[in-house]
Amino acid sequence: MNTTNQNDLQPQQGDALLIVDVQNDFLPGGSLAVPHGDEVVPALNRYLRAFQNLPVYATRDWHPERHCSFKAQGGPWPPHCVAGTRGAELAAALRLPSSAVIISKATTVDYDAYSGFQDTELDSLLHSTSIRRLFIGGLATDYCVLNTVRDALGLGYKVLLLADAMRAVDVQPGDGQRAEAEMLSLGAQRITIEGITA
Ligand code: VGL
Ligand code: ZN
Repeated sequence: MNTTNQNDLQPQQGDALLIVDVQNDFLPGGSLAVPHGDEVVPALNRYLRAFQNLPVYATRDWHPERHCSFKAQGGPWPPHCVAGTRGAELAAALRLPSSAVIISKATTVDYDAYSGFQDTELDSLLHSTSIRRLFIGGLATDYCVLNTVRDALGLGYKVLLLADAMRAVDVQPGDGQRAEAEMLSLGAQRITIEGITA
């Protein structure tokens, strides 16, 4: 007998939706565009509908100018998500509720942070509201989603990975696939929207 039924996947009390870095600079036309990154927006809007009366968190990469991750400073990336710029804004088409909690990360010059839990209030906010399960999607699968999911699992959250609402940078072909395989091997469960609306 199958011990998981569809009901377990229905968003419920104790769940939160965690949307990772859906910012203009990671969308087509942005300074660090993730291929097909814009496709996560309508997909996440479907999950947002399923979370209408449940908590929603959105992380954002929020770098100072001359951040250490930028090429001119010796880092791997073009300048992106500089705090206060249009490129750092969350995608306007994402239908976030006004109650959504925005978590800024990687906000200091000398440190980078791919995980939404790194040097933020995220864990304490989730803990203080008795959230135990996270539905996680966004950008990019092989960087900030991967590191956020690793930390979430390490902190003891159950993680449902929104396979239809994330996209990879794929600096090396297959990076996104490998990241997904790692997240599943660490204990995340892969779902798509059909799993919760069927
Ligand atoms: C990210 C590269 C650099 C991400 C952030 O959000 O995945 N990737 N900074
Ligand atoms: Zn960054």
